[in-house]
Amino acid sequence: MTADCLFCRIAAGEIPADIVAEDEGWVAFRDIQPQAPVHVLVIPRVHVESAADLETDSDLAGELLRAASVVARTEGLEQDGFRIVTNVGERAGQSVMHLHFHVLGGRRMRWPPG
Ligand code: DGP
Repeated sequence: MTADCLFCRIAAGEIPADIVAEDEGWVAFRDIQPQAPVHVLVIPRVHVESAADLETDSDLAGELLRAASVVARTEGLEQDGFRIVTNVGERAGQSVMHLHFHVLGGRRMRWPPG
């Protein structure tokens, strides 16, 4: 855990969040600024800065993607479709430097993203 990391503190239970699912290695909770009717963040409990660091950890990559798809199913998004996205670096829109996958659904998605 990194003491000054917001998502580490959410994973540790120090900062409250609307948790929808969790497991040994990850936590899923609702985004505080939802961009869709369903907007859940899936984060690893260990501090990893971004998906750029997954190059050396395919187990964690797989576990988090599996978690994202479990969340999508339990949130009822399977039929209508959903989006899993992760921003890497400030220029790509990453504002919290702890790896997170956004799971978005409940509305039609546009492409390309802004
Ligand atoms: P990104 O911009 O890709 O780094 O996404 C970070 C997301 O985290 C953003 O959609 C808003 C969300 N967020 C920021 N602070 C909090 C918080 O304290 N609680 C929750 N639940 N979500 C947060």
